Amino acid sequence: MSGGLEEALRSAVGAAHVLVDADLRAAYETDWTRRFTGAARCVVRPASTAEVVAVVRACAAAGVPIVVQGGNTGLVGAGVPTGGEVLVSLARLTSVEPVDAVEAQVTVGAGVTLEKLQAHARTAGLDFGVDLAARSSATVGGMIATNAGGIRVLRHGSMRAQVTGLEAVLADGTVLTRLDGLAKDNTGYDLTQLVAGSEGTLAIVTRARLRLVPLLPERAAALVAVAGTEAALELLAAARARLATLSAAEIFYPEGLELVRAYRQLPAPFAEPAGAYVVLECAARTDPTDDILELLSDCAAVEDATVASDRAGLERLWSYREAHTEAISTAGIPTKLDVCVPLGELTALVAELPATVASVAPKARVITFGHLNEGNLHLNVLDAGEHAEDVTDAVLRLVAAHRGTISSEHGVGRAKAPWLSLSRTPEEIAAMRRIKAALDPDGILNPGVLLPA
Ligand code: 2HG
Ligand code: ZN
Repeated sequence: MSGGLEEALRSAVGAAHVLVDADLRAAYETDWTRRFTGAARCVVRPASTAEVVAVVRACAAAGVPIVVQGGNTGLVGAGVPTGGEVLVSLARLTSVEPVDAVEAQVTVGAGVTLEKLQAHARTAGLDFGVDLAARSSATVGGMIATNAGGIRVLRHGSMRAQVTGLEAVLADGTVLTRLDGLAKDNTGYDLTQLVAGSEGTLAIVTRARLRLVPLLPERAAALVAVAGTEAALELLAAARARLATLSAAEIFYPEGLELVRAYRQLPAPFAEPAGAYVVLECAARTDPTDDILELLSDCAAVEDATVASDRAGLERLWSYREAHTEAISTAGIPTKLDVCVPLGELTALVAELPATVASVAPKARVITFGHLNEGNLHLNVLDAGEHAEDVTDAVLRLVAAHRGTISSEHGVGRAKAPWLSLSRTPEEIAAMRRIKAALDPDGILNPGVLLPA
């Protein structure tokens, strides 16, 4: 590392928070999936917005690119280096302000984990609208950068919908601050929403003003066995029409169930195997169990079902769905594809997947699960071997042919950047490049992420 830059970084954040040794850097350099890895020039851990500014200015002056990292739970390789970048970890930006109960909003630092944010909101009788399985590590900044989704999008929308304002540092060290959280504010370009979902390519999020939602302490969930995707959609339609308190509708298939059962040593949920499994959850101020039971008894698509409303039962029931990512990761290093198609295309997509994958990687197996309500499937391909890229190409083309998107909620990152043109027109990509060039003319923020090189 060049002495000048190292010295500037040390004076910016303190010597203890510039990690140069390979063994200290290692935990930051490989992503959660183990697919993406690279050596950083160093890891820098600022503890305030002023320190982030000093780090960005030092890197800009030295012409050294930056990779931004939150909880390192990203799944598209956007938060790990490719080689030679300064990795800026935001994990120490953990400020938490008191909840504003009248506005139902709170301001927190980018490094606050989702779990901490949820606990903080709940002490004020409120809740946070986004929830996902990586809640103990995923951070607010990373979730905003990727516009994370998760299991409650059905009720509250994705991360973008929760963000009322941001503080963010541009590539030249300029700080944009909009943290008043005004409910209505039509004063020009919405820079907050431009930065949200930009995957660290336009600015580094340091703090966020977030909307909170009512705390709904009574929950009831059903794990439902159905014949297949078409029947799952029939159940979804009935749930959407009848359950005003519906808060989640998820799907998985027998292959995923088997992996999860082996990984967590769980019993078979039903006496007979099914073609697909749906998790429905309702949340309300009063116990919604009866609403779910009534729906289940009336809907012809239901082959079997188990319902839970106590804490232990809910946890056990949800583990069949939520343990998928970890169970798959234990079985190998998956090629992760996170796609979304119109619900009318879902059955055909699921049916066509095996042959599409087999045509390029005969030994590969696809584990499919995801957020049924949005038509957002997580296609995890194991044992693709040297054909991983061919599988990605074939599946993303299939998704595009079904009018879908190549990234639903994980982002484009480095993993999908070469395929961006399957989901965006040349005109859109050119406009995105012009925005990038205006805000980061030297291309120092997350180069290679989102926009193809
Ligand atoms: C989920 O919905 C996450 O559980 C992870 O988005 C999905 O591991 C995956 O592919
Ligand atoms: Zn997901």
